[in-house]
Amino acid sequence: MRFIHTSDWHIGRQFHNVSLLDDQRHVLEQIVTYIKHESVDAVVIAGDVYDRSVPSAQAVELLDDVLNTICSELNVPVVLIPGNHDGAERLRFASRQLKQAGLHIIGELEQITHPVVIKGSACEVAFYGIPYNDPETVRSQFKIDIANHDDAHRYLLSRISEVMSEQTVNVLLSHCYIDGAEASESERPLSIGGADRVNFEPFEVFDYVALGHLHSPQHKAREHIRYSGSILKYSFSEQYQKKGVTLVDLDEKGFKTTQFLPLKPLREVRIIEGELHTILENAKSDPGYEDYLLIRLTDRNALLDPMGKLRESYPNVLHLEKPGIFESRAQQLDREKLRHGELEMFRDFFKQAFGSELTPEQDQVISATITELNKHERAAL
Ligand SMILES: [Mn+2]
Repeated sequence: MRFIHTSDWHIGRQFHNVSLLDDQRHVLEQIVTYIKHESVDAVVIAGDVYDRSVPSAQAVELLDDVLNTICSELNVPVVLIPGNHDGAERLRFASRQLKQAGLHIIGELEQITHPVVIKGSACEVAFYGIPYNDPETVRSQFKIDIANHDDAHRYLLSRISEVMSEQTVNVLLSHCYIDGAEASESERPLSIGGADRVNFEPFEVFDYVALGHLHSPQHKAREHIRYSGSILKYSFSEQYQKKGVTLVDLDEKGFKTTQFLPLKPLREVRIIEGELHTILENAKSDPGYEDYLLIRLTDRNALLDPMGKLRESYPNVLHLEKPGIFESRAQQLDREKLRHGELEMFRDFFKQAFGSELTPEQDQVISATITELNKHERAAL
């Protein structure tokens, strides 16, 4: 049995108010290519398929296209669970009918004890899925006394173990935060104050655990308890992460290997740090000029419309930080220094606006004007 484990597609997500639909379509097409070339028996998606519980029409259309290609054109079954971003009630629409077409949406907690059984080349595998849930839902639905996500998870796993056969190969899909795993900035906390963590030990009985929620690909404690990570970088904190999907091989004895299949984004997510003129100079030979950028300017003097200038070379600058200017401002707190600062700032402004220094005459005029203005200001106090 060979399958692709992926999660956290977040279809419809915006990044600093820019729609990522084209970027998402671009990497989802690569997943389809992997499914073809690696001859996989199934695809599992461990939650956060959409970014919102009520996704946009365009987001629904994209998911519809991708699932149709995988299930109908390639004839590969898909097993998916909702994550904390998905609205389970909407995502599971028509799920009972869709089973016939090879699309298995495990969207209700009652379904946790009804695995999707898929026959692969080497063996048959039972895929169990736990749709994302919060402790309150589990408490009221099963009339049990539990305090947190770990309790809820242990309880649901105990229900699964009642029906699970150790004679078959078993895979679990879950959307949760394993204690000690590495988080990124683009995940929405499941609950405040660390009560969202679950322990990995109850997972050990499965032959493979396909996890979603954390956006960095990683395994936790055991090689077969794994997060595939998101398909794209959804925050600047992820600039050095490698995004992709996980190719999993199992045989009749259980876990064999995993392989990381990288996804190449349409535009990279990068942080560039430096002085404005250097950044603009380097931009001329930068092949990634369409990347999504956070630019951190280290200039210590005032700058005229740096965003406008940067966007001429880098159209997708999404955020600008000027730590250098804040530092130099902080050093000029006293009033006299601030006055001196005004002249300096004007000189910088002039140089950037006209491309040359003030002439001595102009410098004198502006300096006199600032002195005059300050005098009036003092008189007004
Ligand atoms: Mn997510």
